[in-house]
Amino acid sequence: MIPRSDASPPPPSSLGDAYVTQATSSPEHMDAFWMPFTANRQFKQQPRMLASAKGMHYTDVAGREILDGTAGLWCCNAGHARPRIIEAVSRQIATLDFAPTFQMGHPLPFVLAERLAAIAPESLKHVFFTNSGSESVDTALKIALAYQRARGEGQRTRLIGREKGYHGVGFGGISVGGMVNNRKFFGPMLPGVDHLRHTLDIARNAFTRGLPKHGVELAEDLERLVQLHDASTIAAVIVEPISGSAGVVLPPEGYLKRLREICDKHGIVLIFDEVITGYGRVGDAFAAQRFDVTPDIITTAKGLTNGSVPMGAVFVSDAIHAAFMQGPEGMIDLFHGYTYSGHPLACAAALATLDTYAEEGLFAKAIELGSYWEDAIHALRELPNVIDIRNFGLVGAVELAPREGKPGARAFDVFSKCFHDKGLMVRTTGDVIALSPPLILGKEHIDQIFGRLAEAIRETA
Ligand code: PXG
Repeated sequence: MIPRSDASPPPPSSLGDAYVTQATSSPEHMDAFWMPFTANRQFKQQPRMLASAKGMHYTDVAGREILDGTAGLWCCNAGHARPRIIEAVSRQIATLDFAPTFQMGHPLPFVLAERLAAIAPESLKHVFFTNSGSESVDTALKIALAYQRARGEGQRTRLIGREKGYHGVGFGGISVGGMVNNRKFFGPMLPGVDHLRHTLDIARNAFTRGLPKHGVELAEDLERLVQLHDASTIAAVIVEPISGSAGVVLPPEGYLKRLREICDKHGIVLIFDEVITGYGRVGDAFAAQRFDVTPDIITTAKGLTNGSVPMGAVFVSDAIHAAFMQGPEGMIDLFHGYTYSGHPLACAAALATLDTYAEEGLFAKAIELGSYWEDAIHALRELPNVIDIRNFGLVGAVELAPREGKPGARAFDVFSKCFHDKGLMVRTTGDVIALSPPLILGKEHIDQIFGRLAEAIRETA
């Protein structure tokens, strides 16, 4: 603990303050924090520590500027330290710090839900609030199951995910998810789950600009699962329109439309997990709109508050919502919710975020800059060890050949070199380098991102 008198205000958490000194003075001060999804011992030997952020940049604890190539973790779509958000959250905490939303209310989530409904696809006008992407996913799966029961199809209990899918870390999310390390340590998970095949096909689609041309037929895998299990047992299918965590896997042209048709034919709820694609990442508010395919439920988080306060939102179709509004008016219609669903600070942050997105036209940025981004990333094609490049909207991935017997090591070295030597933050998963910059970037930032990344790839054996 830092000694300070109760009477004095807490120290500001800014560069050079006492917290920075304490956390970085010696490795034992780093022992207590068990970091998420991190090689803790490796990290603590050579930390990558961020101290502040503004616009397109982080500043690390040594005072070095780091260009943010990943919008934090796909969340700070409007860049960092946005004045409207700072002001709204500061004002809100002084006005109403917390209010329950179970059989009670406060104005902000009503206003926010209406604002969100206005940017959502036409039939998805009801919003359930959560605190994260993982909670949004579990909420969506539960709503789908309860919906099937409410309409007299309670035998539909099976959930279908997809190989390489990432749907957060709740038991629902890892059950429908398809990344092996997120599953194999945690036992049998939910029963009655099956998976579609993934759509990554480097042999046929390597270096495609935009959506892959080959693979629409992979949607027919859902028909195979219907043949195997019978439609009458299947409640819902969940997919990411573009999967991020598995290394940016894009939907082949026509694939999502075909999934929609098969779900309609068989009475299956279609859920799009838009935790990374939501709020402008691909050139529209949601990927559903960019791809012109409307699911029954959309899960979101991250960009909803520009990453500033944890919050998720689940968009539910009018038809599904209506099925829950049939019972006695005095009965709770959905036995589900979180203490912090519709938290005042998160709502204030989200409203200010939506204002910022709208004022600056940020949802259109991925269209305006899309072809410049595409040309810039595909210019890395001839670099050593590059085996595929994928892009859509302001999302990009450079896949490297793995080192013999050491999967992920080459991309990790590039990531580390980018941070320590080049002043660039990228993400890696396996041997894929993923990019998803704040939508406020300009062409000069695109040049810097790919210039620095190219150097790092060239310098990494
Ligand atoms: N669904 C999807 C599609 C996600 O991408 C989650 C759910 C879970 O969200 P929470 O808020 O519970 O973490 C995610 C999270 C990466 C990366 O590097 C991606 C995520 C999280 C951390 C890293 O690709 N996505």
